Amino acid sequence: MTYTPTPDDKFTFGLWTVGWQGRDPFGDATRPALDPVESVQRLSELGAYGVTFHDDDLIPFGSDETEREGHIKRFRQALDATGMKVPMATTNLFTHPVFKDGAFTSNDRGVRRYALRKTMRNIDLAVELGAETYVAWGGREGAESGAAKDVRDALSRMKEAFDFLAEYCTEQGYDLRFAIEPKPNEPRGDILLPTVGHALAFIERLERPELFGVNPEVGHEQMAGLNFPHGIAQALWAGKLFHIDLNGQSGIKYDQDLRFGAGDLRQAFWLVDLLESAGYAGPRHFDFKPPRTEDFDGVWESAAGCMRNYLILKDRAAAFRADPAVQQALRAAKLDELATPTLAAGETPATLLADRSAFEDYDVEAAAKRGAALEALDQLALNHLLGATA
Ligand SMILES: [Mn+2]
Repeated sequence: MTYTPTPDDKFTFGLWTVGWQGRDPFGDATRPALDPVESVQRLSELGAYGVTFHDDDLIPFGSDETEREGHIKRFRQALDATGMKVPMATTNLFTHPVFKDGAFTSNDRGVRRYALRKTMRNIDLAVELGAETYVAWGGREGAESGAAKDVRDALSRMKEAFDFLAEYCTEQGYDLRFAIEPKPNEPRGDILLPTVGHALAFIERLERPELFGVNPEVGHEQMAGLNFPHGIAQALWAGKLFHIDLNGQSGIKYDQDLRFGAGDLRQAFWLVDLLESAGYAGPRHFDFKPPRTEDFDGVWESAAGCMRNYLILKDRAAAFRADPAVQQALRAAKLDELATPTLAAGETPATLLADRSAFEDYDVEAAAKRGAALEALDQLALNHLLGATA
């Protein structure tokens, strides 16, 4: 196995990932700005399928109309020359100081109206460039103190914004779906829609829920101490995994955005196993930050590592599933039984009450004594993950 990516693997990168200059709350930039055209070329050479962008990644904030057209033209030429795609785009509603108290949920109504206009403008560009998914990460939608945000009003304004944007896309005939990206905190003390579960519940309150799904990020769920593959499984179960942000995170701490595979490797293994076995067809999108210790050689090394690690884990997960010892262990652990409905076809409360084997004659002590055989199964997984199956 060479683990060399090709566009068929559908690996995509945000322009802001390799383009991150390494500025953090304690230190200045450690790398110069990267031309989006160079990012497209280098990522294409590394085997990526496409790139994604925030409006401001491509067109510096405050550009006039002529400058804007120039940036778009150069970017489009790079896409045409490399065959790179733009499956997703998003709006920067967090960098400019105007968004310090939020965008769609800012207490200031003028800021909310401006945020809608900024988003509509970039939706037009996203569709022009072929995007099918529009991600919404509300990084500034939140608060640091209790009275600062009436959360119920803020959720009403959030719903208003999404309902309006869905209406706009429908009216324009755009074939675009929205993917809401949850995050528990950072940059705000507490962010609205903090987890996949919160976002899924919110979506059902929207006027056109079918146009909305989630864009979960590995590190964001893990910052909340949650099991990322479980969150992804629930999103898949609900038909709502519209997009995904892959990266690495080591436990509950600041948003690390490590390259995919660096961080919680076991969760990364189960995540790839899930995405591949569930037939997830969307892009494998990396939203990571090459550490600020790196120069550009390190940046491209880091980007290549994201894709290589995904392919290694895909190979290991496939070998795990194909191993006869694993299949036997899965049966011993009754995974096939979990896939069988609890009730027989046509069964009613009356027939279950009449079934003495289900209760009166059920040997509850014997069932309690039986081991679940899960440790043997997990060790087989670890053997495959570590490449130690001999
Ligand atoms: Mn992150």
